[in-house]
Amino acid sequence: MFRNDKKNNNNRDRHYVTIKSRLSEVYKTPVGHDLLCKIGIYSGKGSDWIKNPFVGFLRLSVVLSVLKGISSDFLDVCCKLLNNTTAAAQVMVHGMPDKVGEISQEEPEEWWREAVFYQIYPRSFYDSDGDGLGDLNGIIEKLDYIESIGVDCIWLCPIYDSPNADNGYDVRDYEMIMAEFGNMEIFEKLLEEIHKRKMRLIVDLVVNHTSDEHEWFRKALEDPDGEFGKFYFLRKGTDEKTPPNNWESCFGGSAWNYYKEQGVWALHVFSKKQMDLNWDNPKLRMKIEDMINRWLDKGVDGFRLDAVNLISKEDGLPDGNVDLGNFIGYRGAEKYFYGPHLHEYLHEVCKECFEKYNAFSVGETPGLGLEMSKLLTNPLRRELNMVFNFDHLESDGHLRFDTYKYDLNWYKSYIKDWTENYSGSVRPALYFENHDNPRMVSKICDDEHYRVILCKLLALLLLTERGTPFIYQGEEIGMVNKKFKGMSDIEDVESLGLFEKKLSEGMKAEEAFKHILAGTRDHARSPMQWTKEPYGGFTTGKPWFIGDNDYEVCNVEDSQADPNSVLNFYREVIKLRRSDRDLTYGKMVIMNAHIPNYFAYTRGKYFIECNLVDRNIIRPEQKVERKKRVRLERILGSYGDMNMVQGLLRPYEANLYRIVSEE
Ligand code: TEU
Repeated sequence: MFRNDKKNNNNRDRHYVTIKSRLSEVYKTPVGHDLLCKIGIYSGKGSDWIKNPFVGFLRLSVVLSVLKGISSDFLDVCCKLLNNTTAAAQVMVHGMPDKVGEISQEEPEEWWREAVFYQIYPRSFYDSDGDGLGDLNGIIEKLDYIESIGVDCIWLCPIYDSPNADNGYDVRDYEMIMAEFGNMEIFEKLLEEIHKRKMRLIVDLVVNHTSDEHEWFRKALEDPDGEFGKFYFLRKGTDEKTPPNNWESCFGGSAWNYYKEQGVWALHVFSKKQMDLNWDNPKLRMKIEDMINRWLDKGVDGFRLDAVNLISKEDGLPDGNVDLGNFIGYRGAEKYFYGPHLHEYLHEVCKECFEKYNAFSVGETPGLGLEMSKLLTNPLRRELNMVFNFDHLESDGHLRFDTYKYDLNWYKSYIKDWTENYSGSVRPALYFENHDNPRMVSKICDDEHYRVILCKLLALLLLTERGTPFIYQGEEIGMVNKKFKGMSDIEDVESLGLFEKKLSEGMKAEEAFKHILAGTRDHARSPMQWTKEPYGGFTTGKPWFIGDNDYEVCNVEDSQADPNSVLNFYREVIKLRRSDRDLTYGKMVIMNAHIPNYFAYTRGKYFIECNLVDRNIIRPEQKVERKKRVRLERILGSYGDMNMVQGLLRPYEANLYRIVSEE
């Protein structure tokens, strides 16, 4: 009702939100749309709640009167955010004020639309020299394996020199390789070997912040009023006990660190060793752009831009809203998660760097929704090629650290929204896993009996839905969450910070550990399981981080040999995907969407159907099956055997059929 209303869409630029606005009007602004969807998701009402005409008719002021504990200040903050960001988005439409979103033409053919990506977390991939840490030579040794999966492009998590407060996401030197991983010569060899195999390489670009050990930050501290002081957010504050504002780090505690000797506070949205860069400073932007271009000169094919939607902070760094902070877990995010100059800065980097080299860019954009994604990736706006959206990672009403069972029906509704409302505008970066999330299969069902079948179901979705798939190391062999026994097994800075926070809020240690166990990023960061040998053959030494003994039942070596393994299923589906463009560019049409626990769609001449739950469901007959001269020919499925049970889909059964005409 709202989204397809062309007239209203065109009026967006004249649209200002006040406390008297109706929710339906708020929903018409890109940020309003995404925020209302998120409120629906987190409160367990689903993203469609706002489409109810009665809800849409409510005024913001009425919402205020019914929501206990929400101050009027909170709604003022929301209105301001909506108006600022809507205006900011429109300023940067580069002379095309009406084209804020839709692009109606067919998707152009570009390598990254066709590619399957494979993400490597180098620290945990393969250790070639026995020091217990993965390294670049280790990746080179395993390139034939990666190529054998059938992937086209590798995304390498940070490999830059770093003190490793956040495993490389705290960069000390953008142009040096972390000594534990190798050196520039080995990096160049890796790149050459990847290109030799006709694959591509994108690297992580962490430019929202640097390490506090970066030369720029050290110089900034030496002379806070000098050139480098302006590269960061350094502030005097009132005194050494009172930070300049009330923002909190998403890893726990204040977002400000005090430097006694210099008498200044420095801003860090992440850990206190990750100092936020001041993108409002054109000199800083130029330095970053030059650095990016040097990597492009080296021949990398593009970048994954870390937390890139956080780079523009609101002028004056005003206090964050307390209610909102309580809602999302830390204060201040609304002042920078979609900041006033985000579009402008991304456009500049695109023009100065990516476009010059025809390089690919995918932004990691925590907190953003589909309308904002549409603005960031519309080719006419020349900002980013794709973004990683986060809305599917937890099902309705849950957060990552909750103990709960993920409902795949939620995922279905997310893909449905994307397919039906955004297929003409945003190309999804499809993923279930990365280094920041527990393993998806474990979130859905931890019954070992269904492990392989469920992993195959996820593989089929990932590789046949409309979008560009990203596989995370280990996902292709069906790795699951680790059986951590206590906090002494945990490594991750985020989990350690959160544990402390929970204790300080009065939670018992046992209870706090439960939270950590549900959501810790360490589940995905344990060493890759290559063989049955000790530590899964990851290292001949002692690994930097020990997961558990799962490698005895799940490893690359056994998976290669087993024709029914998850790995061989990935290979099979990717092979099919590569052989037929329908699975890349074909229209995706969802069928029988109203039937719960059942997810089915066509992609050109292919039909895919899945049972989303751990019990049998009735298989609805498809229209094509009633036509005389057309039949469905099953090509592959999550159950190795081809013995389908008539009229039923077994637990997590997922099949791909070719629609065959017999004329
Ligand atoms: O993550 C950004 C981010 O906001 C989250 O996904 C983050 O992992 C976490 O969930 C916050 O609660 C990126 C990287 O992917 C992550 O590994 C880094 O720790 C972070 O940026 C800082 O560089």
